[in-house]
Amino acid sequence: MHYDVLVVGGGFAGMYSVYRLRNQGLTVKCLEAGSDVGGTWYWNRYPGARCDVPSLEYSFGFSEELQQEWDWPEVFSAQADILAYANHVADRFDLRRHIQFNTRVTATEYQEDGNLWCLTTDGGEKFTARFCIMATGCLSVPNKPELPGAESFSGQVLHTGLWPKDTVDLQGKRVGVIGTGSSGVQTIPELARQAEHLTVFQRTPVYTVPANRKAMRAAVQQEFRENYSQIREGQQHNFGGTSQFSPVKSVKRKSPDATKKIPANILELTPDERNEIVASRGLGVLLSFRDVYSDLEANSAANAAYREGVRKMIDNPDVAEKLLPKTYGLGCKRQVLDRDYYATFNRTDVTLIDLQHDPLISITPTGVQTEAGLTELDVLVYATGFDAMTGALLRAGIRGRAGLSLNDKWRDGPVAYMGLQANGFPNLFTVTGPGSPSVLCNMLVAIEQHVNWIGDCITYLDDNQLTTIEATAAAEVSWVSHVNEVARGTMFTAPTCNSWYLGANIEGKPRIFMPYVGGFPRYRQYCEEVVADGYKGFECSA
Ligand code: NA7
Repeated sequence: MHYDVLVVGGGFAGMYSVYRLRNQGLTVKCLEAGSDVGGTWYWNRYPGARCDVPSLEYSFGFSEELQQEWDWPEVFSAQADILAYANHVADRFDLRRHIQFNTRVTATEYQEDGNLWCLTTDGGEKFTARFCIMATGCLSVPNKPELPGAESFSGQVLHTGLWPKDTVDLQGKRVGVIGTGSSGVQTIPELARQAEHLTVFQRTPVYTVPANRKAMRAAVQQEFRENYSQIREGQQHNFGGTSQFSPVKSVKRKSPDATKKIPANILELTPDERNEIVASRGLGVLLSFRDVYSDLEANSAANAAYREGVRKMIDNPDVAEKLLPKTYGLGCKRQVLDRDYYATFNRTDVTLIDLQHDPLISITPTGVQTEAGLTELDVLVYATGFDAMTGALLRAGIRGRAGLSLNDKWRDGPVAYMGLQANGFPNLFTVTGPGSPSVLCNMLVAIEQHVNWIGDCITYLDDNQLTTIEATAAAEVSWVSHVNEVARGTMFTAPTCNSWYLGANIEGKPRIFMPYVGGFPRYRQYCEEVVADGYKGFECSA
């Protein structure tokens, strides 16, 4: 079956690719491994899963009707509400007829002869197209560490990133969870409410601050709707792709204490003052100081105030000490937001095992054996994250010119131009690929910008009777060095920092900072300049 464009992945990036390219008159086929749309929000159904970007902004801006008609029940939506939105988008724009579900792409090969991409699926089907768009997501390949004896466990095994569609009944069960990143922190309070007993196996303590848990007020939603053009424009000029729009008509007045000014920099406060501010305003206040992310002394002052704040929230001082992050600072990893995380450790039916002091020896048929003893479990939950940014691309069997494998090309880390294309792989695009702002930006904004760029690029080629576009080797090398240069000296790349942004969560993965940290507006401007300069850094040919 032949198309103009093949799209791999039916999450938000794939859905918008289908919509945009179909509307410009191209034939499009999308192949999706899951049984329905939604990507991240389809797979991550674990109790407590929620987005950390406000929904009125974490939503598509391409259709005025869509943004006017959709009701969000909460300011920061839960997974089920975002998945319902994805389904609505698919129905409203009749996208499903272009998507083949339950289909995993196993080979993505460039045929130099016909200048075509040929995709093979796990069902043995073959599809060809002039262009191929990898809309495979940044956090779509779950990481399940190989723990000794893992296969022997006789209870139920779950992964937060592959949570079953059917309700998982945890009542009366002894549940263990490995991992305390965003997924672990979100699900631990929920699992504790459901299980008979929860044991948390923590390798590295986390910095987490309370999430905004407001229900959506009709007046606020209405004010957003009235100002969407300004909001969408604001996103284009904001570092992280959110407009920072604050409703003026419908906000309640804040209490005088909440509006009392705090200094811009944490170093303007004494240690006692820092602790007092955290006690009165909560841990989240630490994120509002300007110097915390740019100055190591300020960062360590904030880290100390954070730890002091946590100590006050935990009844048992031994448990508190285990929960305190000490080996890295705020801003190294993606900021985690929680609902009742620390309070959960005050429950009598929750146990924390600190794997740094009580190492995991093995998984046994009945539970988890650590140095100190066996924890018997009925259910073991892996909240162990993802092979981020490159994981899905490296599992799609991508081969370009002369059979060059992407896996070989990226053996020492991803090398791509603008996170959009790699030399040796003509007419193959990546949406929010490594080297673009991607996960450091509101993903929906990053996705729309990339897909629009790709759509415009195909129009340019077709209008100019060009058949091929390929990033040059020189352009991608210089882009990668720019991406590294911008990341140097930030908290993200501090020597003590081990994050999935750096690939440090996967054994053997090259340690390279993968997203572009220069901000969405600067990145978008580069993309626009490249086009204005006749696709500078790309070679276009007939
Ligand atoms: P993360 O943030 O990568 O967290 C994974 C957690 O799992 C983290 O606490 C890890 O500890 C832990 N982990 C991983 N492997 C092991 C082993 N072998 N033993 C014990 N503990 C382990 O993934 P999330 O799913 O929580 O979040 C990913 C992103 O998704 C998030 O940032 C949001 O953007 C959405 P470690 O820190 O490596 O010691």
